Amino acid sequence: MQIQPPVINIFEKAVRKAGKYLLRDFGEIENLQIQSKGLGDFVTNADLKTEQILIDTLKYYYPEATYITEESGKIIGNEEMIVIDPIDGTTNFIHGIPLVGIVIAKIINEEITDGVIYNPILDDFFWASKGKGSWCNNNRLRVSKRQDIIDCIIGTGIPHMDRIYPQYLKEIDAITKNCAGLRRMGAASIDLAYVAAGKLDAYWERNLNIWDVSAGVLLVKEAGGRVSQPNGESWDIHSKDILVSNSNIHEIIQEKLEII
Ligand code: 2AM
Ligand code: CA
Repeated sequence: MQIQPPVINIFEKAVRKAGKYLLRDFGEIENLQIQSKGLGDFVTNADLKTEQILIDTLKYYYPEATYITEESGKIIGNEEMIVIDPIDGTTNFIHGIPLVGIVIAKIINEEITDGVIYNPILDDFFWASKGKGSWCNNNRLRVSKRQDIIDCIIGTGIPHMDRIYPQYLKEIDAITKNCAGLRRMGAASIDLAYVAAGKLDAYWERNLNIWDVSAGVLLVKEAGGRVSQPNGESWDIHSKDILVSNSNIHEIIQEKLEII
């Protein structure tokens, strides 16, 4: 078993603390849904409260860092950047679907060096550190070995409301008729963690933010997978669109997305 680096121990402490609150709130959702009132405010509060717990815990260890968070925006500090998503998969959370992630990642000089994704509902703790591999609950993660896209399950994010883009149905058409099935998890962090774990063979989505994908990108890389933009260009922390895979099927998916 790999010894967890100190930074991962700190991130773990933060996400497990925040996860306790989130788990309790998840149990409340069902009651609130029955009453069908105040759910929006309740979830906004859950988001803010979770983020505050994360920031308070992390600031004790990294008082000078720059923080980039989904809810509070940017807190300017030094060149060490900590990216936080308090609840990735908010819509799942509201609907009582247990696919959510609390995400923290550390970025130095535009490079993601460490990251964690914690699903408090399923008690799955994922972490990765540069050069130290990807892990979930003390098990080393490896991407899948599948070579033929016909055998592959591929994750995606279906755009909705203001995120619709015109070619999406064509993308779905090009991929779905050539693979074993598509999945839409509703949480980018979980999609990426599942590619790292070899459950999904690939995943693409557009219009994401760095806090959705930060830790997951490192998980995929450290598990032996490949990360790029859907058109094959290299992915960096400013990219909005992403394609990850077990690396064996990367080009074929890229080609299918590109012909559109
Ligand atoms: P969230 O749950 O933290 O909002 C699902 O397709 C992924 O997209 C999730 O990781 C989700 O993160 C993110 N997402 C949902 N709505 C979004 C929006 N309007 N703009 C950008 N990302 C969004
Ligand atoms: Ca998110």
